[in-house]
Amino acid sequence: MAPLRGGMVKPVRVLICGIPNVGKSTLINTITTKRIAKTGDEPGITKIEQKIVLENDFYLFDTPGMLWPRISIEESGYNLAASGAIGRNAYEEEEVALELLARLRQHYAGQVEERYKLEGVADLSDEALLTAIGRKRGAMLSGGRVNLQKAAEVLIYEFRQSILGRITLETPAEFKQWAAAAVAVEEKRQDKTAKRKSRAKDERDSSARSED
Ligand SMILES: Nc1nc2c(ncn2[C@@H]2O[C@H](COP(=O)(O)OP(=O)(O)O)[C@@H](O)[C@H]2O)c(=O)[nH]1
Ligand SMILES: [Mg+2]
Repeated sequence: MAPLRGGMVKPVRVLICGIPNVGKSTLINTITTKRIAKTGDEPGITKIEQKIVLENDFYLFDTPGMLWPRISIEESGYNLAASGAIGRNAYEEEEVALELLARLRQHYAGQVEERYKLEGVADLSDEALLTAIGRKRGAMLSGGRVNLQKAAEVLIYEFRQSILGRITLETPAEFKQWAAAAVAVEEKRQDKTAKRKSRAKDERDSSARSED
């Protein structure tokens, strides 16, 4: 794949990159058959770029995962959080769990019913369903209220561990729809910013003229 590379002067340098927590470091450990790269079930385990020497003239670089600077597709944001690509301090578990349930109710009602011994899942609201899961799992607060934070953590954990079974969060067709909607929103935002900037410029120009 790199015919012009090789030898000490022009070593092959391979960069493993991708979003956080998808198995980059694990892939490197598999290739090298040694546990060189630190891995873990959490984004942000690889903190700095790490150089792994496969041969004298062949280097692998493990990198910390990267995400887009702005996640403009709301659904993608929730899916990335649910699947563990976003650090736990950057989202609310309860909010992510409710979005996840909205999806599960629609497409995987049977799996949710089986796991949590519930019925009629498709007809419940997301909040009612999270509450029901919390109650089933004994996530209770004093006074008989359900600890929704705990229920959300249980749901997200079991989803990530495949305890709920195999689940697809988005199809290419859905993504296309979401992306189109997000582009429309983004265009509106940029249009607004441009208008604001041009208004501000007009005001500056006119105040400059009146000072003359
Ligand atoms: N099920 C499954 N889990 C994997 C696979 N590769 C990695 N993992 C797990 O996913 C988590 C993240 O892996 P890691 O290599 O640290 O991801 P990185 O952040 O992309 O470097 C770890 O808990 C791994 O054990 C895979 O092929 N299948
Ligand atoms: Mg890593």
